[in-house]
Amino acid sequence: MATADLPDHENHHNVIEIDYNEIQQIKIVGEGSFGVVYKGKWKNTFVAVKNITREEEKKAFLIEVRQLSRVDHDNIVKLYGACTKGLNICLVMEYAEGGSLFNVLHRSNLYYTMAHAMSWAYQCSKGVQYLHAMQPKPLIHRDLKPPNLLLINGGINLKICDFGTAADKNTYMTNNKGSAAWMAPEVFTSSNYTEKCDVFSWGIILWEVLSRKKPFYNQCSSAFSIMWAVHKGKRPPLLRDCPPPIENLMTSCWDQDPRNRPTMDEIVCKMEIICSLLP
Ligand code: ACK
Repeated sequence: MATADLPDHENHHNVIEIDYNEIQQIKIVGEGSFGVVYKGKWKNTFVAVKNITREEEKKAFLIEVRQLSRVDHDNIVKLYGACTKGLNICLVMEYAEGGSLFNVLHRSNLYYTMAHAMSWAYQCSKGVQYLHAMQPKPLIHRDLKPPNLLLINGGINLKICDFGTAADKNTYMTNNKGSAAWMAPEVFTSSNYTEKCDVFSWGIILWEVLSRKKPFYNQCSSAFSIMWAVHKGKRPPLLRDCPPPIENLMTSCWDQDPRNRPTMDEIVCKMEIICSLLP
């Protein structure tokens, strides 16, 4: 099978070139950090197709193809291939029929238990643990948030998507990658942040799945005011009836100083203990 036409220095891991004409378009499902995502069918399999709509989006597209081609984990969306040679530039990935966790949390009345919420947070931590353990350098996602967490198997399994802003550690870190409500303070104030920015975002996600509230919603009127408040130390309110081990883990992830936040390995370990004790 042909490989995709991507810059050599990008070190892609043989991304399969897909013929755009072989994809049957079914419906548009939404917009990602770049491009339009639609549901399609390719070789008798449902796929999600992310099309770039403007030339300026090509850089994020190449980053996403490069990063997704390097990863292989149950909690990360799978890349099937890409269309890079024709007029339609797109990446083709597995289709997650459950849509995003954001929709389940905030746009549906679906009932779920604390065990479900903890399982989503746990699966997210497993995916990020894998990214942070990548060699030769950790891969930092930089935009972890419920709209980028997809659900499959009736909402049971979770997969991280949207790698358009992911970066290897120690590449020059551009400020302001990510989305304000989940963004660690050092991301908008410095250029040498580490994988601990994903730990911060994960702590906010844990709060969000347990509270079913949008972080900083109704408290800050703009992305800038959220960043300012977080920079000044503001965090989402503590939850009533939250078991202390969960609260401690959550607040440690929010520490202003990234060095005081746990590593993803420590989070996975603590989540396994906490989840084993849940009713
Ligand atoms: O919440 P959603 O329905 O799930 O809307 C967003 C939108 O596209 C922008 O990200 C959906 N989406 C993204 N990737 C996939 C995928 N692989 N499978 C199914 N839906 C996807 C996401």
